[in-house]
Amino acid sequence: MSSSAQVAKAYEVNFDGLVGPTHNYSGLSYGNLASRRSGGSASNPKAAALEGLAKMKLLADIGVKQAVLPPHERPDIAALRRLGFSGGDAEVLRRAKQADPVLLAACCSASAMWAANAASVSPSADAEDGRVHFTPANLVGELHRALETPTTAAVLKAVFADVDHFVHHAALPAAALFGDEGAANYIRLCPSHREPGVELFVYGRRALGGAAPPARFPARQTREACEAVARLHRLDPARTVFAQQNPAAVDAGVFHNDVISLGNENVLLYHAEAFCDADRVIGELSQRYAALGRGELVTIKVDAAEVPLSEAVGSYLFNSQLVTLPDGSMSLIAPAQCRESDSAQRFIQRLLSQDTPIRSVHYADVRQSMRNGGGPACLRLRVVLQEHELAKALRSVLLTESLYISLTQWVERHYRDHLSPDDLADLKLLEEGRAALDELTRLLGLGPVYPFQRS
Ligand code: SUG
Repeated sequence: MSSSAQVAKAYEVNFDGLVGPTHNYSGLSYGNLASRRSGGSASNPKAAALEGLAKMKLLADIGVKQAVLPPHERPDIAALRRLGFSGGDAEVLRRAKQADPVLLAACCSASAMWAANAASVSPSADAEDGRVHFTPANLVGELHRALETPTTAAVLKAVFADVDHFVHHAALPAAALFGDEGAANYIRLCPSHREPGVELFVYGRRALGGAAPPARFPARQTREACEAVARLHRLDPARTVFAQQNPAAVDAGVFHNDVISLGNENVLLYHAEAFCDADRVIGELSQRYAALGRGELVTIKVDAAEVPLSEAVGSYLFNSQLVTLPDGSMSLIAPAQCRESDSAQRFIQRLLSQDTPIRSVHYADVRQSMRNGGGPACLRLRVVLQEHELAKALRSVLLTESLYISLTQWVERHYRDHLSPDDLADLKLLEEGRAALDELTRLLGLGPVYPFQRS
């Protein structure tokens, strides 16, 4: 056994976004095929939240550290007021619905549940100053997502309050040049979570110059944003790689890189059509990884002949979570839809029969989220923490058996099981949401993170 056995441990803690009471299908995300397809249909917020909690429980049960991020206050009345809708809350909702139902829907989205987009996070082992760095994503590509940034920043500061260990940067300027979608476009490769690693930043376009962007759908993340985050997080350029997403993949519905590649510790799994100049990207990653002096990077390539791009997008195979279990092996947490896809099934069977660290698969049923283009990996933000850093974080957001039970009961008490686009302007929905979130901040020990709690 290596000398690392004596060294303090580090954990990858998965912070899942709890689905909010306004979870709905408004078809808001252009380039996200599932979101557009589901637009206008009724949702079931209660089922969605329970599915998310069941996934968190699954991860906790197999020995992965699991934590909870709260939903945001929606409808975002303050945003509607900023857009010129005035009067009391009921009046604001009524006027917005009348003038522009799409705007109202954007201000009602529960999209903060896709915590992979909440922020970029670099562990202390990678940062020059030995602290954990957080940059909330500005999500400027879509209004409903851009509204998330202030609450995300407040929540992260509440959970990681200790300034000696945690650094919170402001979100990048809210301009197209710095379009930033957080950790969904980021993969960290390392011999073990405790050790320094190589950070891969994937962007869809270079705003100033660069190769051709996608033709059909927007590329939400820019190279300029990736570079700014790498600078802010004080990463070592020798251990940082930037790669452009293949524009054809974006045009096929791959709006974030985590829909087409994933990694954990020393394993990178990617679709052959994920990156521009994929051989160069993989070569550079392998070389930089090897320079860590702790073995070779394991790369697993999936060709289009094995899993066509359309099937990768349809099944969300690459939006699986890849996690390290307490015995050191890895497990793939795949969306339940992969069970129904022949090519995804064949690939998973090949993967399990090969000599790689991946030894098991679990299927997570997050159907309600999937209908909006959010699979298991979208729902969580990974935060790698050394043992002493974990001790400094807010422990009350960690999922224990009793917190799981309390949250399940809380959802049962407060959530509707049917929500149609017409319900979004209902003042009662706003009031139910505030009552629920007020109680939630007490359950999670978070303090007043919402605007309605501070006014
Ligand atoms: O930003 N869907 C989200 C899905 C985010 C998935 N995240 C990752 N791949 N990491 C998005 O497109 C749909 C909302 C609606 O249509 O109602 C939405 O925002």
